[in-house]
Order: sequence, then C-alpha cells, then structure tokens
Amino acid sequence: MTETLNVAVAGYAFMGRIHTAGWAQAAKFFGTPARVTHVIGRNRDNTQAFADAFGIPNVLTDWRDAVADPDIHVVDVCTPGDSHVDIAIGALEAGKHVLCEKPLANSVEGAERMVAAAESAKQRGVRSMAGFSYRRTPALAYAKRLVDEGRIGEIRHIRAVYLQDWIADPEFPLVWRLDKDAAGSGALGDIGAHIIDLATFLTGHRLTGLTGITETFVKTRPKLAEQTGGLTAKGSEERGEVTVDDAAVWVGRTDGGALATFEATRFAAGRKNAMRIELNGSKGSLAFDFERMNELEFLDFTEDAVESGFRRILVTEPEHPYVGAWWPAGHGLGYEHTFTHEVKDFTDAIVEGRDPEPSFADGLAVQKVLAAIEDSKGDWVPLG
Ligand code: SOE
Repeated sequence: MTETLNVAVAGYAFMGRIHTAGWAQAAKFFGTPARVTHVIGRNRDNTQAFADAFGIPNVLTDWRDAVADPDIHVVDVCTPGDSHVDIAIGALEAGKHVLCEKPLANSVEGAERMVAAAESAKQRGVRSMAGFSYRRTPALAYAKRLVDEGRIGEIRHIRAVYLQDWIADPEFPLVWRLDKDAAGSGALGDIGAHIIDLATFLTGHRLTGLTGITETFVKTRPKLAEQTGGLTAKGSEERGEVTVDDAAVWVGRTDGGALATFEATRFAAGRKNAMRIELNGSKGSLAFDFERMNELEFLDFTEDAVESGFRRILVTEPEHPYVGAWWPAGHGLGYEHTFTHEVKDFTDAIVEGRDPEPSFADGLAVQKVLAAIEDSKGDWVPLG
C-alpha cells in the first residue's frame, strides 16, 4: 500500500487556499494518497484561522521548520515569488518533493538555481513540478490530445491572450502583485506566464525569438491598508509607486514554424479571467476561453466547407481528461478543479517514480521568455 504523503502548504491567501482545497478533493475524488498536515504563514493568528477553517492540524510560521520536519514529505509553495527560490531549494535539499506556483521565480538566475537543485534532488528520487494549473483544465488537456493526434495538422498560428480587469480602477491599492520585489513583474509574470506555458504545452513549440512591449498605465496607487481577499484590498490615504507592468504584448516565431502573438493585461474592462488561446493549423483550428472553461471549439478543415464550421465540444463527458472522476456527464467543472488535477498528477508521478510535468526546467524556459519580453522594448530578442 502506498504511504500517505504529508503535505505542508506555504501560503494561505489565494493560491494556498485553492491548493489546500485541491489536495483534499484529490484524496476524495481520485484517491490521491496525500493530505495537508501543515500550513505555513508568517502571521500566526491568520494562519491558525485558515488551518481551523480547512481542518489542517499544524501551523508553522517559518518554512524552515517544515523543511526540518522528517514527517513532511511534500512542500507546496504558494507564497509570493520572492520566497520561491529559498523555500523550494531548502525543501529539495532536505529531500521533500516540491510543487511550486508560477512564475517559478522572480528572475532567470533564481529559476536556474531552482533547476539545479531539482536536478540534483532527482538523483535521490525527489520530484519537483512547476504549478501551471491551466494545463489541467479538461478542455485544454483534450485540446492537447487533438493536437497530438494531428487533428489540426501543422500549426501556423498560436494566438493567446490573458485578460483581466481587477486593477483597472486606478484607486485599487498596491497589493504585492504590483510590487516588483515581491512579484518579479506584473501582468507579464502573473498571467502572461500561463499563456507562454500553455502555448508550449498544447503545441510542443518553443519560441525562438520575440519582440515585446510593456506598459504601466497607472503609475501610483493608494498604499495597501488591508488585504481583504485573494485579489481584493483596502487602500490607505498615502500613495506609492507601481513598480511592475500593467500589460504586455509580444509576438514571436516558434521552432515548429509558427507565428505566435500574445497579450497579457489587467486592464481589459469586463474581462475577468479571459485566458483565451486559438491554434490554427493546416487541417483545422482549436479555440478556448477560460470564461467558458467547459467548452472547446474545434474546426475540422478537412471537411467539406459547405457544411463545416466550428463545433462547440462540451468537455464534460467521462471520456474527457479528468472528467470521469467528477459528476455525471454535462454537469461541468470550475477553476478549483484544475488545482485538484494538478496535485493528483503530481502525486501520481511521485508514487510511480517518474518526473512530473511541467518541470522546473519548463518553468525556467517560461522565465527566460518573460525576461526577453522585458528586455525587448520593441527590439527582436533571440531565444536559445
Ligand atoms: C491573479 O491574476 C491570478 O490569480 C493569477 O495569479 C493566477 O495564476 C490565475 O490563475 C488567476 O489570476
């Protein structure tokens, strides 16, 4: 029988919360042999309140205590980017399997150190994975299956956008996601990272070069008085400087011969979590929008044009990836399910002794693209 893995989740505000829910649901719906035994947060009272609400037996205020605890097998890093490198490397060196939220680090150099630690830990059977949760959206996992089966042929265009509007109000306060030291970059790393990863996941292509520009529309904002939720906060009277981008656009070429265009913004009024990707190939097209996450559009270009058109596939059948473990056909899934699938896949890989995907090296590849976009300022930047 597989030993149940004890998981310590670092962070509890938004990602820590949803990962914790994911671990609990994975055990229930997929029989995943893991449970969250510890939550780590700097503020003891708030962390304890979270632990009480989510039924977590132990609270730690320093990640080093988790790393030193022989009873903890997995560390799940859900903190802001500025602590990823230290926690992940500390945990890997102590022999803990590590799942780390995206973007992997706040710099290429940090991500490289994490990859080195992951490679060395791998020799000792210790696994690591970057948390690009959208790969585990059933419709996107199914889209990948169609691409792999050659249903859209040679890919010519990758067209991806990630549109949100939660800071479009210039009076929205300076939360950590708007602070370069804490987050590394703005919309670029927070949501742009997802579409860079997804484009590679779906097509297998990597960018060979790009040109990009970024913009910070609102330069100062009220300083943070209180974080009231994952993406909500109250501001104070005092104002401070926004040190990250509000939006980024970039275009590139891929090693598979495609042209790729991307846009990431938190200023698309009315778009809440519109992570959209369209692929156009020689034999067909696929289109997806996370705001309709249970649907996938597919156009079979080999059909007679007179009757062909985009068909809307409801990705809610038990035969679709992950879906069979949930509800009867047609009943649909939500954002949180992607995290359940993520921790399930991560644990399966640990138990089966193989490397989970996406790896830290995949996370580093995304980091290099992010850095190239920031460096580009409209110039062409080749990617190795
Ligand atoms: C905020 O922009 C955010 O929560 C991202 O940090 C997540 O990665 C994304 O899934 C949803 O939006």
